[in-house]
Amino acid sequence: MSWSEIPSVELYYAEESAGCRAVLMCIEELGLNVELHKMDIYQKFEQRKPWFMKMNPQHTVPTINDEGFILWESRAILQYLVNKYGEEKSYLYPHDPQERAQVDRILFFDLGCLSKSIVDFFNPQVLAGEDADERKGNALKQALEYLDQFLEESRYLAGDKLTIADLSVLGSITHLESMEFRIKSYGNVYKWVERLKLELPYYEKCNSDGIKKHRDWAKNQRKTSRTLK
Ligand SMILES: N[C@@H](CCC(=O)N[C@@H](CS)C(=O)NCC(=O)O)C(=O)O
Repeated sequence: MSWSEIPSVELYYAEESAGCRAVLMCIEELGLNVELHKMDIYQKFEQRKPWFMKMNPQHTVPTINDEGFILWESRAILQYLVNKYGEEKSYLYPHDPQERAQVDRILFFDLGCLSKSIVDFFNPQVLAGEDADERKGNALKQALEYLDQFLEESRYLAGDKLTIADLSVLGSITHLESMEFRIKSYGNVYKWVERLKLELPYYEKCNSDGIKKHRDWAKNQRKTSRTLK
């Protein structure tokens, strides 16, 4: 079956969301035919509308609808898309149990450690106008140090080929970029990011606008939260 014959997957997304950008990169990597539904999650709160909540009661993006099969959680979506549509690009989520386990390890590290530490550090500042919390800042730095160590040994996060682990973590790193958090002192991470920016022909298309929009939103939100305090 050629891609054009494959019924299109629907993706509900917001450019501002790091997880959505990881899914967008995966879609590009797979060359998948996708019907995009851009959501306004910050002003119109479209994710809270009954039609969306009926589909995803957790009201989060990214969410996909693959002919009635609804799925959310960006990393689960990455796994699903490659499992279902990535036959020719199975290196993205390898079949070999040990290789796949290494990809899963990084995805869980991203969910439970890296992206969590980013959200824990920045959200109180952006949403509630709080001062930066040193302990949370240290947790983020620790996560980046781990990431730096992982990249000591291999070209990509789970070996010598690009996998969905790279796309997921790259998404999280773009969140840092939108918060103007510098990563240059994490040399391996910095080099890996700069290399991926050049290697992935869809990097700009999937990330640039979203990073800028998130940066502008966060700046504005910070100001508002500080004023309201
Ligand atoms: N772990 C989830 C996080 C999803 C998430 O929290 N998405 C945010 C945008 S970054 C969202 O949809 N927020 C709207 C809301 O919770 O109402 C994933 O990776 O998909």
